[in-house]
Amino acid sequence: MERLFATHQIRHSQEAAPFWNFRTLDEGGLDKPIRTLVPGAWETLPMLRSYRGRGVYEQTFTGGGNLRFQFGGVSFRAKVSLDGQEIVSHYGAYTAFDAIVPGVPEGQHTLTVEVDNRFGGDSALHVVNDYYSYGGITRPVVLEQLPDAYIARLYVTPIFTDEGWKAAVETTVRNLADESASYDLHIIIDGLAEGEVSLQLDAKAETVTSALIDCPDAEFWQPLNARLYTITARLEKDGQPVDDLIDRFGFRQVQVQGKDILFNGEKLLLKGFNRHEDYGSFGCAIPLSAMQQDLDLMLDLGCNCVRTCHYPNDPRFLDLCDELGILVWEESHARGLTEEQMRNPHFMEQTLLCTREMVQQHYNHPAIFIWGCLNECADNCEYGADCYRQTYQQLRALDLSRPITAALLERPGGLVFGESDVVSVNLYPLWYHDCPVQRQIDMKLEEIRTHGGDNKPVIISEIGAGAIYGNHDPFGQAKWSEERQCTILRQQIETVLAEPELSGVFLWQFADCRICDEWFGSRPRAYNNKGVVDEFRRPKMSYAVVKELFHRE
Ligand code: ADA
Repeated sequence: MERLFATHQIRHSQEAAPFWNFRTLDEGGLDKPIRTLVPGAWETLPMLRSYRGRGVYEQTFTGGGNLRFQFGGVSFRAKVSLDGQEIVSHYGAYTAFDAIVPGVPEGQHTLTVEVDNRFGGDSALHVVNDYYSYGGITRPVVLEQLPDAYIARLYVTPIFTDEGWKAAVETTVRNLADESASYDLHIIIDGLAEGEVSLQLDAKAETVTSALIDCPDAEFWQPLNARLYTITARLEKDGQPVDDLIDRFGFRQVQVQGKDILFNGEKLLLKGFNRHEDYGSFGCAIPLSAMQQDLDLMLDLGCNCVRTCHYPNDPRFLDLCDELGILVWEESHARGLTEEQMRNPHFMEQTLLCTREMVQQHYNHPAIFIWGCLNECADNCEYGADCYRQTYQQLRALDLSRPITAALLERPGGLVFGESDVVSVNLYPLWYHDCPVQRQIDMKLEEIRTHGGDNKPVIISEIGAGAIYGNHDPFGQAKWSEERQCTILRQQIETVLAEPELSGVFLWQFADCRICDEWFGSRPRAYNNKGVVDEFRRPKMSYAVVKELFHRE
């Protein structure tokens, strides 16, 4: 299932058959072709545990007409062909892309996807890193049959006014036909409001329409008390429905006021985790039930938020957060890139692509309360600072309804504290630095104040310590012991939550995650071991510490 609700009642849309023929093209791959399940990461096959190379997925299907192929995520380069003819290519594992092929003759066709997860100079964001860049078709694939005109996009922005809630709705309709034509567009917000507009669609063009719809009876979407509404856009021709697009959204408002982040007018205190999309037995292609379990654990721990470090997440995870009322910091892809890496000629183009796709694809999720980008990149040099500015500018151009931020590295010298709405910093006192927690926070706050970030909200976007599951030190001192992780996390959380200057914390991290093999020297087990649960979600001793402290008022 691509989402947690039906996105169409009228359009013919169905998920691709789960089994695909699969073969590899490079050294270290398979001896012979196999059948494999999609979505999935090929590293979950025992013989491809560390395969970096190309894999080819193929399946036949019967159909015809205007076909749309939607890929939720392919990690991390994709080249898609229909009957041997390339129809689309895409870079980046964490956002969806599609191909529309009009006028396909009825019959049997072959869909081929060549996937490549090798690092290389053409890839500026997927590089050797402190998480694993998996290979495969890792999110659902959907096949659709489109009418001549279809609804391509639907954005809803809730706006709180003196007269109550309104919904600003922007719909894009695309006409694939060679002639212009008249259509009617209906917008229905479940139980609240309806609207209708007549459209004259030009041949082979997109038409964007906007409407501001009164929703005086709308209920608030609140953290941990989520009220979701369904919005349907339905396209009709001569009174007959021809296409639809269904999404969900919520009425809520995020504001930045001085040093506070206000959610529906109330000051937010964030208590949550960083979570990689990674699971011991599934890699990055996590089944729905395991996503739900992660959120159940987070709720049990007392969290009200999660950060999708360091890339956009599977929309089903965001759907679950929408349902449960868990706030999401979603960020575009990039982690720890140096100035040299940011100078890769593809860096800015790939960053802006991922950022644009993230905002456009996830715009309607009420749970997303802030956009992030460029985790721990080179914000301390003019070149890097300019990359931050360009990315912020793009985020603002795409969405003015949410604040923006970036998790900045703890070293001094940052040049962009003044450029985002919220300042966020990653700090590791008592783990990487033998410095009392309060002192490191005071020093950082002082630097932020005096370098452009005065009077802005500040979030601790990462703080934490490592422990290997089952590794014990009765004296509580040894690095990597569960006991020491408890001691450090206790001091970190108590200090951060008691600091009135801060808007909260995202602990590093929820679960242990696999890292690139090349990093094995600095990461025992080739995992980042700072989870409070391990990669199979077995709780470490620190789980109880976080639970106690997050549940304290
Ligand atoms: C950084 C980084 C994380 C992770 C963490 C760590 O803050 O943003 O991705 O690498 O450090 O574990 O050291």
